[in-house]
Amino acid sequence: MADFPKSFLWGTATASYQVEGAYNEDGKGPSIWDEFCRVPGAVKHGQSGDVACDHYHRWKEDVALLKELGADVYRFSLSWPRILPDGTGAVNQKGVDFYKKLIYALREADITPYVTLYHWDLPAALQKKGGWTNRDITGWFSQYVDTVMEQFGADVDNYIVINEPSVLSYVGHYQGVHAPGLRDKDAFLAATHHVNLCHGDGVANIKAHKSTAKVGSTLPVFPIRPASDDPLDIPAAEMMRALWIGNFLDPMFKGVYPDVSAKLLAPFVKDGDMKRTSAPVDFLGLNHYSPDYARHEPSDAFGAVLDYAHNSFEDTGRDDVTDLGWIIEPDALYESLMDVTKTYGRPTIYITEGGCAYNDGPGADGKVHDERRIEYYKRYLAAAARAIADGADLRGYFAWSFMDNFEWADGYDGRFGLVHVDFDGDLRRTPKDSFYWFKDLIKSTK
Ligand code: BGP
Repeated sequence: MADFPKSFLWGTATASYQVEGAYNEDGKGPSIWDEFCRVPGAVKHGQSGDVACDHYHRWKEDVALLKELGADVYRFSLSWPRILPDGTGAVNQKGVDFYKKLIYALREADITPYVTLYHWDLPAALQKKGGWTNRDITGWFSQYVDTVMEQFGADVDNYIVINEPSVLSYVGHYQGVHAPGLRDKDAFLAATHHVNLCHGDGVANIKAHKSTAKVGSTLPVFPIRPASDDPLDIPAAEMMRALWIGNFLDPMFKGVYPDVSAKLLAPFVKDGDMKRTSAPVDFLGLNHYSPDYARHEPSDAFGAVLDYAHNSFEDTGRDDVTDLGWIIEPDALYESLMDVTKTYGRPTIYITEGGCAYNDGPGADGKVHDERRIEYYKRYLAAAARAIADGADLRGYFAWSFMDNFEWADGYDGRFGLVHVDFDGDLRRTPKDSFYWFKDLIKSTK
């Protein structure tokens, strides 16, 4: 892996609801995920993040492991309802203190925190007022950003405002597969525009508090291809690319919506909005897993559906997919990096998530031999290095994930970690072979 510059940042990522647990401790308010997990059938095996990795109590041990890994950076998210239990108003000091301890411990270990402000766990109190579908969310979110900057601004230099806005809008408000579980075209479109406003306002607000902060948001970027050679699948794929990618990247970098979707969003857009969505960012966080395929579907409100979102290859016996059925295709990462580079004026990029679900557990020797994950990273990092050589301004890579955790609607079925967590037992952490491989890789690039 000699192809990465010395300045390249290496790290791992997690998100609050997926690892913390302690869902109702120390004054934390409920989030939409706390509620969604209680809806029968919403999450596989009826699982939830109530306990998850219990990172809320085991953070010291986790930071020690991150230190052992030799990571430069660590990306984690703040739980809005842990900090503001009602979404706005009174600050929960115990929640703030948890993150302060974590941030100090990371800095002490020479690990730079990359803090995500919103990774999907909206305070349930705000959902009752319409959540992302209510334009008032821009005001609620700005109070939250103010609180974060007042509490953590002095100690944190790097911020990711929103994680995967397309997933919270499309999967949460249109497919109904994620919280809040809505299946409503207008709710989805409203959420799309409001999350773009919160992103842009968030960038400007963080900068107003701290001009030296580096700020961006994280989007999933992957090719969306026509599912077949039916000519109708071509516009279907184009529409799906707009709904998932263009609807967020175009407002962020160009201050417009894509041609194919602009009319759909127009009812939600007011004068001055697109200037707000395009507040200049310092970087784009790019999450990448798999290519997807779209097909024409006359009964769908947009005339298009994802033909097989990555999980549908589960149990098909294909060997080019992970244990969650997500396609392995390193060239798709290269393609995504080059596409963003060409279309949006060569922004600085961090890969803020990349990884694979393989469910290997400890063997007779107590070790986790996850050769397939090592192979996966070798191939994807080679694709990333190729993109750098071809002009992408890629500055860092965060492996998803530091440890096995709650994979949303898939429950604990998908293990993405470099560290194994014993969910059936005492939540013991066991670094996998890939952890040691990643550690050597980091060391070799210094
Ligand atoms: C992240 C989640 C991960 C994983 C990923 C999937 O932000 O926290 O756990 O679910 O998104 O991304 P995508 O839906 O783009 O494949």
